[in-house]
Formats: sequence, C-alpha cells, structure tokens
Amino acid sequence: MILVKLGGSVITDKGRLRSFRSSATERLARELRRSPFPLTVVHGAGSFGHIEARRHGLHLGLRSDSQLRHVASVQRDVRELNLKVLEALIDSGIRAVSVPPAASASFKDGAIRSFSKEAFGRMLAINLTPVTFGDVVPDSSMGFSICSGDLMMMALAKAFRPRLAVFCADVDGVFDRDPKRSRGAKLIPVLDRKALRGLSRTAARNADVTGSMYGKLERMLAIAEHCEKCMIVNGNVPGRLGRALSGRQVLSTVVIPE
Ligand code: IP8
Repeated sequence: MILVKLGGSVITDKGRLRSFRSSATERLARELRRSPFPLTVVHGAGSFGHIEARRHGLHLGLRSDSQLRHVASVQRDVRELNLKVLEALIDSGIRAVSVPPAASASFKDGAIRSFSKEAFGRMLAINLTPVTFGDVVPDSSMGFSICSGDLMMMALAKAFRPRLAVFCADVDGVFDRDPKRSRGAKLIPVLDRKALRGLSRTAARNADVTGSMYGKLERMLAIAEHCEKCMIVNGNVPGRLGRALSGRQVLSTVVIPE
C-alpha cells in the first residue's frame, strides 16, 4: 500500500478562508489514479480548518461554551473540503470512500489513544481507497482537540507498514532555510535526525494549529520508521507525485529514520 498526504497548502489557499484549489486537486487526483499500488489518502485542512480553529482556540481544547459553535462549524468545513477531495478523486476514477479520524481512533491530550485499522483494512480489502483528513475530534481529557492529518499518517503507517509514504507539500522538499524567504535556500535531498538537528528552528514562527514545520519533520522521521520509503514532494509541480508513486527519481527530500 502507498500512503499519500495531500497537504492543506496544496489543495487550498491557506491564506484565504475556505478557498479550494480545484484544478491542483483534480490534477493530483489524476496522478494518484495511475498509482501501481493500492492507496490510502490523507488530506490536510488548509484554510477550511486552521484559520477558524486558531481564531477560536480550538487547538487548546474546551475552555468556554462559546467555542462549541465553532467546533461544529469547523467540523462542517473540513467535511466540505473532504467532499471536494472525494469528488476530485472519484471523477478521476478512484473509488474513494471517506473515513473520518474519529471513526477509527479515540483521542486523549491531543494525541491518538487507540486506533483500529479495521475500517481502513476492510475498504482496502475490497479495492476501495480510504480517505481520511485533519479534523476536530472528541478528546477524553480536553473535551475536543485537533487531529492533524499527520497523526493519521502516523497511525496508518504503524498499522499498515506502507511501501511508500508521500507528503505532498507546496515546496520541493525540506530546505536549509525557508525557501519562500531566502533565495539561496538549498534543498536537503536526504533528511535524517542529524540533519534535522542542524536546521534552524525559525520555522516555528510559521506554526499553524497542528504545530511548527520542525515538529512536523520530527513526526515524519517517526513515520519513516514504519515505511520502506518516506518522502516529501512538491504537489504543485505537475507529474512529480505521479512519478514518485511509480518509483521514479524525482526532486524531493527522502526522510530516513536514523
Ligand atoms: O492540516 C488540521 O489538520 P492538518 C485539522 O493535517 C484542523 O494539520 C481542523 C485544523
């Protein structure tokens, strides 16, 4: 199985509330369609989740009753995004079915407390493509919390040990400096723990409600332990995801667990 995360910055415009990038998502769906192996797809929330979740402190858990209507509306918004992604996948010929995180996992302290692979396994067994996503979920200590798509990537990687996990980002991979701010930023083709320690933590300034870039990379290193190969590719460059899925060499960062 191949596990793919479609990042929120690729399928939405992260700066504009609830703006879906339909042509990018449709193209990625067509690239996914040509995968030589069964797929499980995870997608981020982008501007359908992060903007309102931050505005109402949903990542902090239940603090006041007034948050609850925003829990409801952000849940609705990420489902709206999920429907748009499903539509693009189905239109491309992928038999995609939605599995929201809370259908297979329970949560405590903003982390997954238990995970059952059954819903995903059953769908895969009959050649359907499960699709899950970043969501607002019930949490036994916080009331509710945010489940990042990355948490689902981790749980799915542990449960299914995929041959490949691909993170589709809006950059070519991991750089030694922020490539959107420094013109001389260099791509790191292979990222291990040592290389991560050498990276500046300034990326933390750009944290969204599910953590900084640095934290995300730490999670990717943990995910890489459960996959044959784990990589970050630029989902905005046509053909790159498709080539990575078919095992061809592409500009990327390969994440290795040592
Ligand atoms: O975009 C975040 O998921 P992510 C989910 O995968 C919400 O980190 C609701 C902000």
